[in-house]
Amino acid sequence: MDILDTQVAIIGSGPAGLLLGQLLYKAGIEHIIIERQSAEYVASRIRAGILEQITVDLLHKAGVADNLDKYGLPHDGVEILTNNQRHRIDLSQLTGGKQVVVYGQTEVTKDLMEARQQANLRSFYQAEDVQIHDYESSPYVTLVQNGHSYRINCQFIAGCDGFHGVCRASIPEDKMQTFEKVYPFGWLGVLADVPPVAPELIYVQSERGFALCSMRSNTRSRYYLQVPITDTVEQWSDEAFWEELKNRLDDDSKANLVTGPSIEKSIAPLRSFITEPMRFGKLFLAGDAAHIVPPTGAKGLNLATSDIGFLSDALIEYFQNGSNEGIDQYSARCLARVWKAERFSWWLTHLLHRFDTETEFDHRMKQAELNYVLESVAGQTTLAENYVGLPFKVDRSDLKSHVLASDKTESIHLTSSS
Ligand code: FAS
Ligand code: PHB
Repeated sequence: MDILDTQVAIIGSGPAGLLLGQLLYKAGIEHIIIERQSAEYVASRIRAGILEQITVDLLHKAGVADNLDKYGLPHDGVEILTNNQRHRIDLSQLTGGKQVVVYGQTEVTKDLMEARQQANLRSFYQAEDVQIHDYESSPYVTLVQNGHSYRINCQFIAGCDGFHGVCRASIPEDKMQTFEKVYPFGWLGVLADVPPVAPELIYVQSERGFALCSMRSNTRSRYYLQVPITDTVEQWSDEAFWEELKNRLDDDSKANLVTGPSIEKSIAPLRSFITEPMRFGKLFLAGDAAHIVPPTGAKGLNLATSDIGFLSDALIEYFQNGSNEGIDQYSARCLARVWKAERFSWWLTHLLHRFDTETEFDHRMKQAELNYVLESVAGQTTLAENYVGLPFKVDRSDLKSHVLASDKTESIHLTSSS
């Protein structure tokens, strides 16, 4: 067994792990990334497409924003289609000039991997039997790569290994509290090299179910359809997909839709999931390892990056100034933002999707709520300020609700004057 030493062991080479690695590298903090898939597999995953300003800022801070600046599409607005009418939400006008940027998570991942390779930083890809040990005291990670065993001694472990990772699974259930809601449908997504149907995203609420018209560039589009969770990709030919999408669009969009062969087709399940706390001694959970949101609000990737904003600040403060303040506050700071994004994603999913279990009264209530939101400046503003992303640093009064009793390192007693 080879024994290595580092300051931070990062489990997972998705956007959370890669971004943390890049920010630690820029601060001169030694770290190693351990990833169970191949680099090619990680770089090929098709996922999110919308970046909040916080994510754009962090990618600039990490020094990996050249392609983002060149190819990212800033968007000032988003449309909601209901009752065959399209309603534009002027995001910038309603939020004092804020925007979102259309830039695929696949590209973010590739930009981070390219920077990591150029800096010649240590990563273990195709790592097998990854295990974390003694994360309350003297943490270390063991793994096998190409039949060879390794032990990595470290001062902290960052669990950036996603929903199905090993880090959260290694924590005794009585040490954490989880909250979950599983939705009775999935999103059938198609990526195609066809021009987008409209210049901005269109979120569709139709009697036949939800649809989303998104994009990756002016020549590559991303579309989604709400489908029963029992559906399989094999059941959906490209022709059937395009036909059903047209059935959910307004006449104008239908006329403008350019169809073509899918270059990627998949069904993603929808769930809301939160783990409390997000820190366990010297182990920190970040991104999908700690929480999942339905993609309706375009929050998954952006929550992962904001966790990494808090975590990288905390670790840099610890190693450079010897302060524990950031690592002690990490969980409460993340959760204050996570819960608000979970609520928005749940609310927008509830509002725009058809639930088989809803009564006609429920359906009319949802329609009335959506009509109110679309006809009211206050309603549109609440949608816009959540969609562009809530402030990164929360006011301490927001932390009151997260007094955690899980263990002494986590219990935060905030005075009323805070
Ligand atoms: P990730 O899951 O991206 O990365 C975790 C990494 O850890 C993976 O590379 C995995 O291989 C690795 N890993 C797992 N177990 C390990 C182990 N034992 N040892 C070592 N490594 C291990 N979000 C949006 O905002 N919009 C969307 O449209 C959207 N679509 C999505 C579609 C799908 C199918 C999925 C699964 C998610 C989608 N998301 C979307 C959410 C997604 O973008 C996540 O929020 C984002 O990938 C979170 O990044 P990470 O936290 O880095 O986790
Ligand atoms: C995407 O382009 O993949 C996307 C955009 C907005 C969402 C979800 C996914 O809310």
